[in-house]
Amino acid sequence: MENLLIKTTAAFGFAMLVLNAYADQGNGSMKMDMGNMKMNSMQMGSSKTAGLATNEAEVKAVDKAGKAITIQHGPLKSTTVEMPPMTMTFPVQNASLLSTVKAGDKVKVAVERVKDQATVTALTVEK
Ligand SMILES: [Cu+2]
Repeated sequence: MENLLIKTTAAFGFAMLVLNAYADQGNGSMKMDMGNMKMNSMQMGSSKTAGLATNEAEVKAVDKAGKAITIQHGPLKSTTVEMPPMTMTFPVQNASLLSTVKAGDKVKVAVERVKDQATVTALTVEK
């Protein structure tokens, strides 16, 4: 009987740990989903953006011809890309992402690995 109680308690404790882990993930993706919703209303309403991280960044340079953008980004994490803060140049998935953005703008970007390259797949200018 005592043994059963200990096992039950241990199992319950473990279940709580797992639940907590899920709860944390849930919160994270909820925030991300909300960010994506904002982007979707401004750009193509793709349902595939669920789960994409949005990251704060400042635009340093825009290369429309080269379909690339140089940004200073914070810690960056998405389903396929993770990197510490830095200034770097990303290719953009779609040139139209660059139509309204200029150096100095604060933006939110989604970055995913596309053709084995970290690529900006969504971008919104913060007003
Ligand atoms: Cu980087």
